[in-house]
Amino acid sequence: MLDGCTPWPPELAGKYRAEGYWAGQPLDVLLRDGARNHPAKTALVGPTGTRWTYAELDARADRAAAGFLAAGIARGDRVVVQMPNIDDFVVTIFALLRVGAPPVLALPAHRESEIVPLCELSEATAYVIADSDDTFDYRTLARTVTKAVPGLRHVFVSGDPAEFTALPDAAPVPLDAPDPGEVALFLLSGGTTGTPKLIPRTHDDYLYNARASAEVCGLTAETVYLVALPAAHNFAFACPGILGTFAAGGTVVLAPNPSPDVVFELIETERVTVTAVVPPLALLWMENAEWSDNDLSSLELLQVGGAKFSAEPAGRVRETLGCQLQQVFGMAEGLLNYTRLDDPEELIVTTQGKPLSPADEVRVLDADGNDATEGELLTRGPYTLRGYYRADEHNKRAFTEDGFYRSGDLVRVLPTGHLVVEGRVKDQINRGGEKIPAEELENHLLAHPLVHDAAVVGMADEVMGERICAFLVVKGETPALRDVTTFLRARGVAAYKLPDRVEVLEEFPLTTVGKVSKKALGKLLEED
Ligand code: J2J
Repeated sequence: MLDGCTPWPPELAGKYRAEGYWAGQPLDVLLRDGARNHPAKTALVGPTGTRWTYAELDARADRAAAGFLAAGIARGDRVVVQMPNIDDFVVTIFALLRVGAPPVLALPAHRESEIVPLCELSEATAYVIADSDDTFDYRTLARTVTKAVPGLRHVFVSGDPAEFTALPDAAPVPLDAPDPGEVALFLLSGGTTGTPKLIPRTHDDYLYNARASAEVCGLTAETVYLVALPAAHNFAFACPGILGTFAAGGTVVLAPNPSPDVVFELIETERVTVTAVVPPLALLWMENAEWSDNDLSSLELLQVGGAKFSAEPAGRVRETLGCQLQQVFGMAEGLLNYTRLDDPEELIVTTQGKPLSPADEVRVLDADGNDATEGELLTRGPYTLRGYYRADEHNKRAFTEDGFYRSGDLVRVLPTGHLVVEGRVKDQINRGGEKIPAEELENHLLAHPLVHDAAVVGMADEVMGERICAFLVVKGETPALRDVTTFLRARGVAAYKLPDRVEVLEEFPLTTVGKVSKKALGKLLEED
């Protein structure tokens, strides 16, 4: 594996191969096979009405791959990709897979404070963007990023490139197949620390992730999957998402944004059968479905995950949207838990599913480190990372000696093997499925001239699950919430990480070992 990655130990790798979890194929076979087996089938419907067959998409990916090679992108190079839900995103990813230059999947909401460290950590040689979306011109961001990261040699742009380079397109050239054990792409971790963490996913592991997910979710050639979440998110990309739909020979429809009017229209016109959302979106769709004139009857399955979906709304999905619910408790690090389509309704409504694979090993440890039915979830398996990229020190804490990943999630295991997420021990806020590493946000807050000390905690919220409260110890004057958010935006912090509330304290409550007690801070919010 690429230098800086932690491979699976040979005995486990051998087992995963021997038992067929790892197929020994490059990830792009999903598209190659589709183009060979059903070339005329629609693979991708873009947000501007483009409709590409498997053969067309395959040919476009080949041309873009040849173009990237001609532009000097080589096997092993890392390429940060930040694109909204557009057809060129899919072309770009498959092109880079074919070149063997792992894409690093950034989210459209990311800004300078996320993209610069990502480019640095991955030592990216290129950055691929779209010119703009409804709200933002990514070329302005590219200008800042290229100034800050001298190693970045290329910026490729879908749409109007301005002073940068248009997405490449060249006559196809023969390409060497990548090693299936090699890194195919990098996903971003939700994170808990001050610096971003990259998750290497290999061809073998991610191909299994997509195929097994497609199977467990019952996808077929009749499936029409709507990408409502950002396409670059693991959930929408491969669980089963875009890749799983290709594995089944179905059709992927890209929604430019997840608002009910846009999405409901697409469900009706494209006869969408499956889609995936985070809980706040599920709530919004359920509320709006009542008033909608659109015909949503094609929808068979709504996947909900990314944050806990409470049993009460979960129990109303069928009556409001007329489809089955599937709860998904997943992580970009690997392990995916799905409620099964034939599970009793009670389990679908009240649990977050059970592990996807028979080869997923799950341990639950109590606070003393003993095996228990309730406690922290640890896991290893054929599609769960063994180490973050170039993060030796952090890896010592995040993994056990025998390679189990410490998820930081608190779960309860039922006798059926289903998991109920009960909370977490990691220092992260989950704002409606979007993850905010506490330390990262605190570091940004500490840079404010009026802030002496900062601690961020999640505050319970009916719609979002949690929102962000920033506790501050100030130097003299108290900054207003507006001042704080304006300051953070000016630093290039993604909008979803902005505090929803600021509270000033004289000093922070401490734990017995002298650390800031987030528990005590949380209690202050509850008493409010
Ligand atoms: C509670 N917490 C959950 C759930 C994730 C599918 C679905 C989600 C993600 C994802 C994903 C949860 N209930 N149902 O990658 O493929 C929290 C946990 C977990 C963290 C992972 C997928 N589903 N979570 O959310 O990498 O804390 O992946 O460890 O963004 O989200 O976040 P992320």
